[in-house]
Amino acid sequence: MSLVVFPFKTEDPDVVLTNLRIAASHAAVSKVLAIGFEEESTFAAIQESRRDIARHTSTPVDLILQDRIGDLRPGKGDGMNTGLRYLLSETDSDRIHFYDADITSFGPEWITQAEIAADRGYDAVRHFFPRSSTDAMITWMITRTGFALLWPSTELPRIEQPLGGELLFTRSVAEALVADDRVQAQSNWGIDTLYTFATVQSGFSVYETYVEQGKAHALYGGLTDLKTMLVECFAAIQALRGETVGESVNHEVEATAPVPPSITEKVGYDIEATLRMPGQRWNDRQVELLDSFPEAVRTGVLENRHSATFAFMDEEAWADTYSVLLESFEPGDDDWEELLFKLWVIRVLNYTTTRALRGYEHSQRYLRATISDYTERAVL
Ligand code: GDX
Ligand code: MN
Repeated sequence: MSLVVFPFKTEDPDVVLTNLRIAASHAAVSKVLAIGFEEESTFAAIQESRRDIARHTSTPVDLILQDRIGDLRPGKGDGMNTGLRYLLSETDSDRIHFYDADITSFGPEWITQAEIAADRGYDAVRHFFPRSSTDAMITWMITRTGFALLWPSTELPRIEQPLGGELLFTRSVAEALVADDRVQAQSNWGIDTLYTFATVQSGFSVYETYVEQGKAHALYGGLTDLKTMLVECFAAIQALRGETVGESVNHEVEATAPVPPSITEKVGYDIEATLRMPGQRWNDRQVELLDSFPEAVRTGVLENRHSATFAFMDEEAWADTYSVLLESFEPGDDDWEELLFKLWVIRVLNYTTTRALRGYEHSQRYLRATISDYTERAVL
C-alpha cells in the first residue's frame, strides 16, 4: 500500500482538499499526508476538513509541518524530505507518491498509472505532461542543458521533465534519498534536481508515465516570479558538476498522444513585460562579471541597457554562456544571481522569437535536437 504526500504552501484550499479527497479515495492508498510550510490559512482549512475526508474514505489524512532538515533556503525540499522521513519512521508503506497540492487537473488515474509502473518493478515513476512551447523554460534551458553538457552519455539528459514534482518512489529509493546528505541538504527548489540526479546516479530504474490531460495548476505572473527557482535550480546543478554517473540505468518513457490546442496554442509568459527585463537593474559589478564571457555574449548582453537585444543568444552562445556560469557563478551573490537571470531571459526571448513563433511542433523538435546536440558537444 502507498503513502501519498502533498507538500503545500498557501494554495486555494478547495483545490487542495479536492486533491486530498481524490488520493484518500484510491484503493492503493493507505494514508494521505499534507505537509505545510507554516500554520497559515491553507493549513487551517486542511485541519478542519481532514477528519471528514478520512471518515468518508476510510483512509487517514495526516497534516504536519515540514522539519528544518537542509541548510539552504527552507522550501519545498524540506517539505519533500520530511515526507520521505515520515514514510520510513511512521509507516510501513512500500511506496510513496508526491503530488503538487495546487493541481486542478489531478485525478485517480495519476495514482493508478504510477502504481502500474511500480507493479512492473520500476523503482521510480515520474509523471510527465505536454507543455506549451514557451513553458518549462527552466527545465529546457537550465536542467536538461546542464545534464546534457555535464553527463552526456547517461540517462540524465533523457529524462523528460527532470523538475517534475509528481513522482512515485519505492521504499528502497526513499531510504537511499534519506541516507544521501546532498539530497537532505537541498531544502529549496533544487530538490527536484537532486531527486532526479540521485535516483539515476544510484542506478534505480525509472519509468516516465504520460498524463495526457496535462498539469493545470496555479499560474505565475511573469518570468520575474521564477527568479528564485531559476537560481536554485542552476545552483543545484552547479554543485553536482564534479560527480560521476554510470551509463546503465533502465529508463523507459511511455508513448505520448497528440497534444490538444489548449496546450499548443498557449503562450506561457508575458512577452512585452519580459522584453524590458534585461535592460533593468544594472550596476557596475554586473558589467565587470560579464568579462568572463565570450566577447559576442558580453557585447550582446550589454546592448540590452539601450534596447532589447537577443538575436545573438542562440543555442551555441547559450552553451558557451552556460559553461562559463558553471565555472564562475556564485550562489548567494546578488549580482551573479541577477546576471544569471538576465542571461536566461535573453536566451528565452531568443528561443521564443526564433523558434516558439514557428509553432508547437517546430519548437518541440528544436528543443529536443538542441539537447541531443549538446550531448555530442563534449565541451566540459
Ligand atoms: N511544504 C512546502 N514547503 N510546500 C511548498 C513549498 C515549501 O516551502 N513551496 C512550495 N510548496 C508547494 C506548493 O504549495 C505546491 O503544492 C508545490 O509545492 C509546488 O509549488 P508551486 O509554487 O506550485 O511550484 P510550480 O512553479 O508549480 O513548480 C512545480 O512544478 C515544477 C515543474 O514541474 O516544472 C514544482 O513542483 C517545481 O518543483 C517543479 O519544478
Ligand atoms: Mn504549481
